[in-house]
Amino acid sequence: MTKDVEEAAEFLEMTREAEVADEGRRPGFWKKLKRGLFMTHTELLEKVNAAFEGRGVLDEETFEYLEEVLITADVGVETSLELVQRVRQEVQKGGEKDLVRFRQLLVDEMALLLQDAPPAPARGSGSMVTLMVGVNGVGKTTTIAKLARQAQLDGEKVLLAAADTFRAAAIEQLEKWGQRLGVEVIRQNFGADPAAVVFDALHAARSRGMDHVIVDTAGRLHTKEHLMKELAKIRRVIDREASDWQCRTLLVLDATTGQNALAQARQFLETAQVDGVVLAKMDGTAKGGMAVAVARDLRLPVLYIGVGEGAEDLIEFHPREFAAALLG
Ligand SMILES: Nc1nc2c(ncn2[C@@H]2O[C@H](COP(=O)(O)OP(=O)(O)OP(=O)(O)O)[C@@H](O)[C@H]2O)c(=O)[nH]1
Ligand SMILES: [Mg+2]
Repeated sequence: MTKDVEEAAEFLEMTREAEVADEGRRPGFWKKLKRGLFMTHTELLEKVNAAFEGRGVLDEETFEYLEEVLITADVGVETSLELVQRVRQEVQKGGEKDLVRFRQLLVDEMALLLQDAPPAPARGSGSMVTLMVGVNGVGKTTTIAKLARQAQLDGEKVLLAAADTFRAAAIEQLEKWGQRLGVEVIRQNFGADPAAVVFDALHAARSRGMDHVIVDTAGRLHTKEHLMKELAKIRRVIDREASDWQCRTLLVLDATTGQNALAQARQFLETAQVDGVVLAKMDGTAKGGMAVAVARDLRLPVLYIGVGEGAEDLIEFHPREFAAALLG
């Protein structure tokens, strides 16, 4: 074996060992991650392999094809070009000939790009409010159920606020999740002021010694301005009523909509402060490269990815593991 091939084999072995060791700490993590990235992984790898095997050499044509492949996976045009340029430079330095070693290079460079976004706000020791925002249908309510489940598993006392009072069945949908998970849901009637629901929820949470309040919001109102005003009002209530709590706003994006989701995110960022992104429905798409575009183009950290419709189908996002599962 040449040195490169030995190194590549060692890398794969280490990855496998890390997965096995991880199983005790985070049961099912890798299985879920791979399930979530299955479509993107299959499509990317097939094409990367085809680019390499069809030619047997890493020449300029292979690199150009690779750029196309990454763009198709919604990595974003500029980021795809940059990623390939980095790999190109590494290859020129080291003369990589082996496919496994080449893929390892891609994983390394992608992980570096993913780490480029500002870090996620660290979880402090006190109580926390999580405000979930995003346009309609992206997966906000389902993600709230998943976060509540995760909070329960972490031993936190969690409470949900049904502040989507705009869509007819939204309150009932959240209540159903609450019943299923054994989590209390604070609600008012359909059409009520969402900020008033949040106010109630924060007071209930204080008197019951809750660790975490998660707020569901409407994805659609009469106009965009109306929606943004309402979110700002909710945020003001939180700042006033829970000034000693940690507060984060998470933007949920539907990964299956690719570049569209990025355009939506840019609109949200114009008016609302966002601390991090959840990429929902990653299991249903080959557009997993979006995570890179979120980090690079939106400069937002991806905190979680949704990999199914169940309460436990959410995993924390880690750049290195994501890149390894995507391309490794
Ligand atoms: N496969 C898959 N489906 C998901 C995921 N997350 C959400 N969904 C589904 O997407 C659909 C919409 O999810 P909701 O959570 O209701 O979305 P929402 O953003 O709250 O929608 P509105 O309240 O209408 O704004 C539901 O059918 C969910 O089961 C995911 O990670 N994977
Ligand atoms: Mg909803």
